[in-house]
Amino acid sequence: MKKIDSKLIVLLCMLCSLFTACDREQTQANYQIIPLPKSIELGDSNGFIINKNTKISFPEGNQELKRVASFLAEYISFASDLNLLIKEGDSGDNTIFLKTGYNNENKDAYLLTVDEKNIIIDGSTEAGTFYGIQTLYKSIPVNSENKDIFLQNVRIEDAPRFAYRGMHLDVARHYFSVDFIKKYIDVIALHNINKFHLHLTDDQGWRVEIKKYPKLTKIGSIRKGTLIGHNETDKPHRFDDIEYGGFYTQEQLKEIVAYANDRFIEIIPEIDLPGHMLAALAAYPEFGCVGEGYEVGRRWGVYDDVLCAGKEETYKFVEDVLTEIMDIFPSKLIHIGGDECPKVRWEKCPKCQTKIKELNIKPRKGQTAEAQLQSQFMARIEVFLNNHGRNIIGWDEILEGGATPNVTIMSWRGTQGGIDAARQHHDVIMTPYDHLYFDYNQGADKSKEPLSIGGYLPIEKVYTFEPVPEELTEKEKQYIIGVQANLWTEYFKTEDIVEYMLIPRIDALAEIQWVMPENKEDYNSFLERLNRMFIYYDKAGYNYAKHVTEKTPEN
Ligand code: TNX
Repeated sequence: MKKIDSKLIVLLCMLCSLFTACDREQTQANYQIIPLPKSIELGDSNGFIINKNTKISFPEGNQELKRVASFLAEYISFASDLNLLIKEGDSGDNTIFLKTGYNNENKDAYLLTVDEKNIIIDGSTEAGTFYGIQTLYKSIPVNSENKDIFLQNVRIEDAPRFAYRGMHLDVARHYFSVDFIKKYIDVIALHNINKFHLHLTDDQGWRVEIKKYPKLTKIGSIRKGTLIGHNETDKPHRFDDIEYGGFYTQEQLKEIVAYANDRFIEIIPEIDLPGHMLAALAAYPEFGCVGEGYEVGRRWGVYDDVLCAGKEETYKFVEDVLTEIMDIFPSKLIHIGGDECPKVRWEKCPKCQTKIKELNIKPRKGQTAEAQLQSQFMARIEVFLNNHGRNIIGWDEILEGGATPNVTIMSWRGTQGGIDAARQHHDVIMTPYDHLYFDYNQGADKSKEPLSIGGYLPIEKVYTFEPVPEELTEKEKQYIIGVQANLWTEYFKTEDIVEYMLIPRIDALAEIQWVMPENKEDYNSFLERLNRMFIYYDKAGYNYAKHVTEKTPEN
């Protein structure tokens, strides 16, 4: 009896190990992902199995695709227990091939084909291949531990709708760590976003080291306290009196630029001027009209104190700052703000008034002399940047005093600024507050949301936004080059809350940036795909607003 028992056990063990060695359980890939690819043609029911012997291959000498291959391997090991080998050059069957031979004029396009022998991800450039691997890994169920992965034969052709797919973060009102910025970049990369707009300076804090002006960070990065509760103009402000500060060294910012670049993301830095400059004035009062009495802002909202447009020293200061900014950030586009710049100081400042005379500026219909002075200010900075091979972006206010032809306009006060700008043949990035301001609440029940600026922007409203206005002609529509959502952080003290405000609205953003209108699905189909992203977010440990898709009476 004993003998039989042990024989039986040995036999069972052999069977067991045989079973696990060649016939592991399988999960099945699902190509219905976010953002939805342009065309998904399923083949017959056969397919490719990713198992422990599958390799990832990149073309000889292509370091960028080598990196992309490592991202793919990293993801597969995050989703499963498979650690795939990366090989340079051809490596036969059972391989995921990364290539850049796809003939498509869109530089972000790719073709992904799956058959029994191989998976081929062929980009029109390395960026295209990168978006192809994103599609592959979002198709793989994230909970694939101890399983092989079956991918049905398919041909996926894909390319994005917009060349500029942006996400913004305000690191001025609150400071966030370098590690968090990298995490934020990971999330935006996952959504095929390729521009990261970093709002580096504002009234309440200057967060970028400028070597020529050390007081910008020594003094300008620190405020003596922060407003408690909401910014209400009719009630006295209360402050917490806790010193608040933080800034990034140039080395840290270069590290962030490289991290983003590895993920095919370009950082667009913003130095907001001539308004929103109180922190700089606290450090260097000589660049303001009054010249003294400035303090880094403790409350939110708009301040009357702005850079003095009458002093030559101010222009020199701005140019010096931008020279260092250009050294850190290689992007062609530099954002120089231009929003919310009150003119009360300029109206009374003898130097600004002299400048207006010198420039022979006369008030004209709908444009005060001071509004035109701001245009001249911006135009002068633009010439400086153009001479260094860069172009500028400005908020839509800069159209008011007349904007120079090469300026890209960010339309935030609704879409009208963007419409006007497109009609004047400016490139436009649509970022209207009512559809794309992620500092607004996601759920209708305020008591369940973190303290925010207010407003209500449910994910469905983001999803239904159409960035190209109907009233434009076909030619004018071409000027809408991109879409971006903005995350202002007046009310968000912690990284956790920022993450929560970002996810999952970023999924709806990715759809409107990437998917052609003719391929856009209804909201419920989007929600089905979103539910699969939630599984990813859970595994990655992100703090996100899951309840926004629940069908409760309040939303
Ligand atoms: C407007 S958008 C601003 C920001 C605020 C934001 C709050 C823009 C150009 N200016 O300074 O943080 O509203 O939603």
